[in-house]
Amino acid sequence: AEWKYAIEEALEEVQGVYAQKFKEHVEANSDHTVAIFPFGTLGESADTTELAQMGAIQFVDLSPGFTGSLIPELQVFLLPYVLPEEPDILADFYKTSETINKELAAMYEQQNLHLIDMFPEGEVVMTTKEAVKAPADLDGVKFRVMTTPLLVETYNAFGATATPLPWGEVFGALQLNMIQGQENPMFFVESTKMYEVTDHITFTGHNTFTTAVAANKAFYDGLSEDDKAVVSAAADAAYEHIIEYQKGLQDEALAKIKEAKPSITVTTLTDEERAPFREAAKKVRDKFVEITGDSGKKILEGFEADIEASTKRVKG
Ligand code: 6CS
Repeated sequence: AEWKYAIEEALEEVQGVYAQKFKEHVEANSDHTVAIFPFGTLGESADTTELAQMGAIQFVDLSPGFTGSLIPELQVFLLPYVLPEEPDILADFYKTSETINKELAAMYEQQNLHLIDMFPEGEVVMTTKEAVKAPADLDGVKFRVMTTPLLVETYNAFGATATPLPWGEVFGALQLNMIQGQENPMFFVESTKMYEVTDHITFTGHNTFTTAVAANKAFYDGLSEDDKAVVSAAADAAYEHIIEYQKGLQDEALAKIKEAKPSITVTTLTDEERAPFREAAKKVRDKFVEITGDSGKKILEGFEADIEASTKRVKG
């Protein structure tokens, strides 16, 4: 059969590279074919998520920055300064975490989605029209965030005026000065030309972009054991590939940006400069627990314990 798979990005962006590897593996090892629908062909993330929930498509790449509106506990990925920064630890964490692969997976099931993989897409940086060194610099800045409530809390706590928007509206809103900032991993800042409509890049170290791949639950449950094994092996191959693929990607993307726009400023906040953002992050953490209650509190505890276990495993 033909399996339809929608992503939130273009084919040559990180989600697309993962999806292409997945497709290659499925097609080499079964009679199935995979048709990838890049961003823009089937709507925004909320639209493709719905299509996957109702089974109109079989696979979807859906990021917690959007899906957190549907499953509040997923907003744990958006908490500032909770995920580790080291790519090796992240790579281990997403693959081994029981909080992700058992507990959060069960929450996707309740939404008619079967979780296939979660993976990191790189460190998130702020790109803004004015330089950012401190929360005061975000005062009066309408800052675009993905549409989950916790991101609004985060950027308001950081001193900005958080403005949730679907992805398709971001470039135009920056161009028209309706917003003055946004956050995304470097590869995406480069590929989507965010640097054309913002002038300053700031490394705050507050988060890594997380995404997820899921299948329609009824479709997945109805697969033969052989097909389930094909899906699982394809996901393993794609995961390994996407981790390797991203090594050096941030630096390459930044070099391209500097070449395309020599006037761009790039600032890495020092520990001292990060301190007020870390302080604000505490409020966001309290807000997460307030929004998600005991269920979210348990997820957060498990999440942090799994991060610690991955850190020990990788660092020895
Ligand atoms: O900021 C966003 O909305 C988008 N960012 C990335 C890295 N992937 C897809 C998402 O829609």
